[in-house]
Amino acid sequence: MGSLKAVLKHPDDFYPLFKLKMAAKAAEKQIPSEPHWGFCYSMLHKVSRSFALVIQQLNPELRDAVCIFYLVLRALDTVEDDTSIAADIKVPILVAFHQHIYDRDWHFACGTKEYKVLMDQFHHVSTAFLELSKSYQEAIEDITMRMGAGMAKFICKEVETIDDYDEYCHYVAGLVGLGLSKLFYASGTEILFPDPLSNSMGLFLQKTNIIRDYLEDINEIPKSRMFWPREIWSKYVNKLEDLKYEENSKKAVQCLNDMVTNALIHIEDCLKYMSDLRDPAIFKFCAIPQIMAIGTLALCYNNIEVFRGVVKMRRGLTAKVIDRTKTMVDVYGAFYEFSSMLKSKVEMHDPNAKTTISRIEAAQKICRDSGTLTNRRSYILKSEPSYSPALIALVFIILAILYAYVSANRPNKIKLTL
Ligand code: D61
Ligand code: MG
Repeated sequence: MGSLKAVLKHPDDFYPLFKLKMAAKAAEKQIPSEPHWGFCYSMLHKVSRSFALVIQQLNPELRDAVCIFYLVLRALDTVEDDTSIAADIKVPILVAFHQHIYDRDWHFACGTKEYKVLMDQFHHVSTAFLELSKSYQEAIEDITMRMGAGMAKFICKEVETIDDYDEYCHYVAGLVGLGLSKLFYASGTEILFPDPLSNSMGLFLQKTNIIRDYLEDINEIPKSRMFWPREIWSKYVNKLEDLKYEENSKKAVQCLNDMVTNALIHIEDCLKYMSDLRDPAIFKFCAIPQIMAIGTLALCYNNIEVFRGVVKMRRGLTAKVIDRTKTMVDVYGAFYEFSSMLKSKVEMHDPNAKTTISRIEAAQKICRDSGTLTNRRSYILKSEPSYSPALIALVFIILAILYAYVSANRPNKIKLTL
């Protein structure tokens, strides 16, 4: 239930956390009985905490396609991310991966923990994939081929320019956006979104991850993972890993703020994409990760802790975002609020302050012009305590148990006074 301390500090996290717990429990009960689909859905919950629940609430036909799409690309990414595999072994597998998904006997041992289980029992994913309708299979194979080829290109190529950075993020996340738009269209519920908008949905999420995971990636064993473009970090330090050293903290934070400012470029496209979605389940599936991303960017901006450990939104806040995101009103409200939080952290002596402010104001103007900004419940500000009766009851139960425990252990003279 998230650390008890966090809940006591943010009591209105309790109910959303409780609901999230119940939803996760319910999802576990819905695991299909057929062995291959059972494997796929239980693996989905193990390898992706953030996407599993939002995928689970999609309508069944699309849910199966998105689940397999996720597991196929996660397996491909497990090969890419395993820095212990030599390039001459890795590249051919990445390039041919789109053919392997049709071959139930193919498998390649790599990765760790649950990722290794996914690789060792990949035949379950192939079996389920082959049960999907042709239009879904074609979309998944096409994206897997293009992502594998893109990942292979960057195995031996460094991310030097900002164009390289956008190109790499296109291959590993923009293409996921393009693929999802194809699956939404194939399911007959959405129009076919223009590629640039679908691409931005992926770039905003991937760039947020690359910024947040700087330390984890640079400390990767046996070889560092480096995705921050030289064109940006070379303005602040001589080597990317120098950002993590205490003596460079001022330059490191300026470089971090530059990276966050670059990610803000994609907000306009993402708001446009989400505002054109029609299906409520697909909307939640697309909107929740986007709100998590702007919240994470606001948390990371001007925050030296990014170079000390992984900065993450607290589970209570995540639970609130999942619980409250239903319509575009919630998206405009959340983007306005988290970008205001980011704006309040901008110091005018920061080299990119002007650009940061102008990009935030552009995003806030879109939210304001939607005419939907009302004094909705805030994610950050202490809103009027909406203590649900359940919460009050629970607090009473805890107090009663405490009291009973204390009175039980007090030497019997007290008993008399009661
Ligand atoms: C709407 C809704 C969800 C969207 C979207 C639009 C557009 C793009 C994405 C989701 C993808 C966002 C990726 C952000 C997280 N980054 C990663 O997972 C990196 O791996 C990228 C390559 C594999 C992509 C796997 C994936 C992820 C989310 C999906 C999906 C497939 C299929 C359907 C729905 C969501 C990152 O991996 C981190 C890790 O290994 O845990 C990396 O290696 O860089
Ligand atoms: Mg990867």
